[in-house]
Amino acid sequence: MISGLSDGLSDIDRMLMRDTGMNLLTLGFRAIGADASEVDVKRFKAASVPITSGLGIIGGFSRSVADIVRDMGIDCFVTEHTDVWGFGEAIDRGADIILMADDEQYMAYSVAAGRYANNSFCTAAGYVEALRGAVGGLQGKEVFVRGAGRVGSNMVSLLCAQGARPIVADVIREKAEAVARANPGATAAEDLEEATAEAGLILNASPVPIPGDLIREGAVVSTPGIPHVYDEATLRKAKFIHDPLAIGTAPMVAQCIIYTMDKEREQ
Ligand code: 2YJ
Repeated sequence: MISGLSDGLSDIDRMLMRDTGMNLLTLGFRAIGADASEVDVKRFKAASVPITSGLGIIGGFSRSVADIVRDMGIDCFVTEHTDVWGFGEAIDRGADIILMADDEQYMAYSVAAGRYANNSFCTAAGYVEALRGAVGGLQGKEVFVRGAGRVGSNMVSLLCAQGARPIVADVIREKAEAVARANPGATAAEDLEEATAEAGLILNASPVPIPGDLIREGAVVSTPGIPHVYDEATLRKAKFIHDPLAIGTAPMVAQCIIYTMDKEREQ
């Protein structure tokens, strides 16, 4: 799934411009509440480190990450070494930002700031921003969040902060209720399928595609995660915003740049 990404990356900006009105760089910064036009991204250098632990290397993952960072106009190399040695190599070769993922965590580390951006929050932020761009603002709008895990709960908080009205549902109903309680302005749906079928704006934070017959005609679905294969009829019914890696990665890079610049201002 990831390995084909390197070849078609220039398509990401085209897809995002068409669906959200923003390119990847703009989206990444807006997702974290910053403005890319005020930042000289070209002075930063990034490294992508292959990590062998757990299930091991995913063919093309670290290369695709580097391609995404380059698509944002930032120099990025893949380290020759993996793991701890690769991290050291990234620092030795002057990387300001180091990206790496094992099976549980995908992070971007700001060397100067000693802080990292994590993929769960940034995926939530990227897809909320993509949806905002697609529909011209979220204030006062009802948005259905399907899934109340790490990404879904962050989406709900971000939506509340923007004045949207999130409705959250999860196969484990208590999880959705806990997220709604923690975020004033959010509500938990009574029924996962009913709420899906009624929704006009959907953020799918669950690890599975939404069954096509549940999606309403004209819905906008912003959907991270595993590649979501929808049939032709479903694709005709709704507008989908999805890519396997870039929308979640761009805000991580943007966040690290902001961390680095904050640190520079302190000094
Ligand atoms: O370096 C490699 O090739 C691999 N170690 C990459 C592993 C990529 N990891 C994932 O895709 C995890 N599911 C990341 C979890 C992120 C949580 N938002």
